[in-house]
Amino acid sequence: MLKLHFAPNSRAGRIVWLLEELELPYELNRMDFHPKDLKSDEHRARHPLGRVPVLEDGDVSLYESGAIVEYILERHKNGGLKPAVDSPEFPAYLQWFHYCEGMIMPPINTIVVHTLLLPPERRDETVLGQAKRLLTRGLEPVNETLAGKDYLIGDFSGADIMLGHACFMSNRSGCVTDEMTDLKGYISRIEARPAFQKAMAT
Ligand SMILES: N[C@@H](CCC(=O)N[C@@H](CS)C(=O)NCC(=O)O)C(=O)O
Repeated sequence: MLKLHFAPNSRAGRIVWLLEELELPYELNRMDFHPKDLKSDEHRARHPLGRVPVLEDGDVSLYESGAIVEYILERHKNGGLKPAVDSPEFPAYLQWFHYCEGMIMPPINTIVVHTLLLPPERRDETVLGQAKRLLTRGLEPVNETLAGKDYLIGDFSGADIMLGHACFMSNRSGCVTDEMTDLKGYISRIEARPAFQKAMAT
């Protein structure tokens, strides 16, 4: 049975969302998003940096959310929620899948650090402002690609699990502008999916 090491309000929600979309059985180790759990010796043995998500599958132990999504889609879903390698959608699938951790999550990380994680006296408004502007700029191509489409490559896919979740987080930090109407609609469609709702309530 797949075992997911999880903490709420984190990227680990992506993996719960995927498992729920695929209706795969799994066991959940729900930790607090707090150093007492994440930096414990027990969890550092699973992830050297003490982060989530971590997936265990028999002898396999894997961290890095994108790798976990790919692993589940390949080993447990025979390529489901993923276009065929020779399909016209495949290049865009790869691009948007990786745009998540490559372009959108770095400024989100900075925003989280300078609004939540650092003590107030160490938070820097200049750094925060730069990260918010960078995030909004990074979302503009996502808004553009969504014109006339329900999901990033048309049909719902693993790219939405990754980048859709990051767009939801971006919206919560106020970086999706009112002009980004296609992106706003996309986030609403994601929020309406029962598997996403279940993941966010986990
Ligand atoms: N690129 C990694 C990032 C993992 C990561 O930074 N996870 C965050 C939660 S969103 C975490 O565990 N942070 C706890 C900490 O840094 O102490 C992934 O996608 O899995």
